Amino acid sequence: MSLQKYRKIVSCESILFKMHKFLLLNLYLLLLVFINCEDDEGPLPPRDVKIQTIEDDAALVNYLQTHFYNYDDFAYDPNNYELEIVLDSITEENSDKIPLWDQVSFKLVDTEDSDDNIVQHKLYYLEVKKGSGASPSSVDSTFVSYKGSLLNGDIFDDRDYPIWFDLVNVVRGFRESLPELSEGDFTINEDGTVKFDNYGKGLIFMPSTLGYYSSISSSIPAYSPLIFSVNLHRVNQSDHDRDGILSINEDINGDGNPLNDDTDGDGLPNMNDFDDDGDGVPTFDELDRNVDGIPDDTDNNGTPDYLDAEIS
Ligand SMILES: [Ca+2]
Ligand SMILES: [Ca+2]
Ligand SMILES: [Ca+2]
Ligand SMILES: [Ca+2]
Repeated sequence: MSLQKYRKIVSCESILFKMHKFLLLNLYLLLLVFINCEDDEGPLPPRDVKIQTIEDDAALVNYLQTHFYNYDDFAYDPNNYELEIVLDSITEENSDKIPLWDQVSFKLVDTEDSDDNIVQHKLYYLEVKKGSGASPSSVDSTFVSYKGSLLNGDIFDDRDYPIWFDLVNVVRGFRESLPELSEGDFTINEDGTVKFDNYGKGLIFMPSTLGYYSSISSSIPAYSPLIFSVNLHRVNQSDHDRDGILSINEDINGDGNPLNDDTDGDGLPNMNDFDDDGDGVPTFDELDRNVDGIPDDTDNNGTPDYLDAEIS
């Protein structure tokens, strides 16, 4: 072997050795960075609900002040229930449009945080068309078609054909705003298809704290305020435990939420408890024994028998 060739091989080997060391070092650094990232950025705890609902409200107010819906179309064609609600931003060209902010109503909804503190949330809604029928309670079943979107306009759910929803099983913002709309009526066509008419149409604008909050789905990022455009076709009053009292009428403390009333403290809210006072006699059997349509109160103490464990 010539000296020149020998030197070439040695220098090649030393380059390879250096590269090897360099790659190892890089791999080591990469691992370190990776491990550090894991340490620093592990799963974050959910944000403070009180702070988040204020942030969401600011985003909602900004949206409502800078957007409008196609109210002109509805005024022009008042009997057209096929007409869809369209939201758009107010720009220089349409600066004469009335912002949603001047049209929406709102209600306050209380929730409890993890420390049992009451947190108040602002839920905005707009009844675009009044339905001809009754309004649901917050725990009734509703037959609705709807479209859900984010404040940036991205649609995450779109249901053209109505579907039954037990309002107990949907996000709180949806549950609390549907009672602000009313159902319509329907006719059955000769071919058996059903035509819905005169139904309520509305918009819901909710903070993430009444929506999906910190949950992440493919189409809804965490902490997203939500917009729903809803058609309320039908309402079905619910008696979840079939004890003869409508679920909404089992809201004993009258705060509008029947899910937080539990007379016998067995963990089942009255609306899901067929023996509300836990005295062994089902509510249905002691509600109205004399069938006069008024709940019985045998000892006249102001507490009806079905809520009075002393009377069985
Ligand atoms: Ca209640
Ligand atoms: Ca109970
Ligand atoms: Ca009950
Ligand atoms: Ca009783």
